[in-house]
Amino acid sequence: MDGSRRTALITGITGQDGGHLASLLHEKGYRVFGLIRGQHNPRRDDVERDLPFVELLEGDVTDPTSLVRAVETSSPDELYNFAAISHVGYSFNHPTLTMEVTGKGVLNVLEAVRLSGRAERTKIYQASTSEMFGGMDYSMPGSGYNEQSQFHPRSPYGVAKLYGHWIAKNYRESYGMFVVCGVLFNHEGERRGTEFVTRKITRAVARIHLGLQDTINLGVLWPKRDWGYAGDYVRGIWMMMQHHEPDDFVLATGEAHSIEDFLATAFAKIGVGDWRPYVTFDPALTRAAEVDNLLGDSSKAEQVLGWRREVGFDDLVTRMVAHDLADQRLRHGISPLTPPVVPADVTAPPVETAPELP
Ligand code: F7E
Repeated sequence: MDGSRRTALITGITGQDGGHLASLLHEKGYRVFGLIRGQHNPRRDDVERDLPFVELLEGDVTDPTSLVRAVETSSPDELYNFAAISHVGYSFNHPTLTMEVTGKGVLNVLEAVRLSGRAERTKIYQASTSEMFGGMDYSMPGSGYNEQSQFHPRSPYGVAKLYGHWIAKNYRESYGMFVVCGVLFNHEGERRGTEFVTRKITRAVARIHLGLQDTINLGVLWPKRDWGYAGDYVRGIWMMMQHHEPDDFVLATGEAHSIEDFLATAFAKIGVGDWRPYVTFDPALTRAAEVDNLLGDSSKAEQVLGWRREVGFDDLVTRMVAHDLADQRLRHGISPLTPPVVPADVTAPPVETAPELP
């Protein structure tokens, strides 16, 4: 093996960011290890299929011994801590577990590196989040939240992440460890889980278009989010880790859109102007406390790191809808030449004149 080849360990390898980052690091020539939880993890097959170059190590951020073992086995130059219970709604129903994984798990990762004697050799990335700001209108600066803004988390998830953020900074200050905190606003894409609102919508839009479902159940539609593309953000994460000193950086697009905007944009991609007939309200999908408005200001990352996001809101929605259309067609054996079901008045090319599929 090339002695100069860098090694990375990613916790949360089965998630959206773990997948994007593993691919990026592999392209850059890293040896990539991924921490995977539990016996017979059903997502192991997905990782082995989609990221065959990743060397999987069994472990859990709630199990310090497994972390020490993973760090000692992989001897990482860079450790990216993405492991978390990341669904805000779920965290209201499972607050204790959320604190154990999303909060205390960060401490376990930091300690594993320190106790393995790698405090000076392993750089650590902690996945902090815009949910720490809480989106209370009175507290959001006009240009959006930045690294100086006050925190006011509104969910067990946000509170647990804030603990993780501060313990990470504490290890940076106390032990001089290279610990970076990336405060990332919502980032979406083709690999996003279908439990998050953007992917839930784009998947439903594709399925409605193809006649596989009639409507989509959603919670409240007014909240605004600063939605960017996960691929852009993972590139920013890597840039933070290459900076000469560890610091905190916000990554955001500087544009906020409501869920209604997202619906309108996604339905427009299949030629539907009025999305309302396709959306039903489900009170079970509302949260005990809502984050109304999140807008981020990533000027620091742009100036200090030279980071720029490349994918804008409309492109993001286009990518996600196109991906879900192709994915649903493949899963259900629907030819791209089959006329869509919704909107009913779309004139599709006559199937008999179209070329045969291979
Ligand atoms: O909700 C509303 C919901 O779950 C967005 C995570 O990655 O980003 C994410 O957290 C909004 C909320 O993302 C449904 O009430 C309506 O206002 O897609 P979400 P999130 O809560 O913003 C941050 C930065 C993270 O760090 C998190 O880990 O959409 N909403 N109806 C719905 N949300 C969901 N999930 N499902 C619905 O049916």
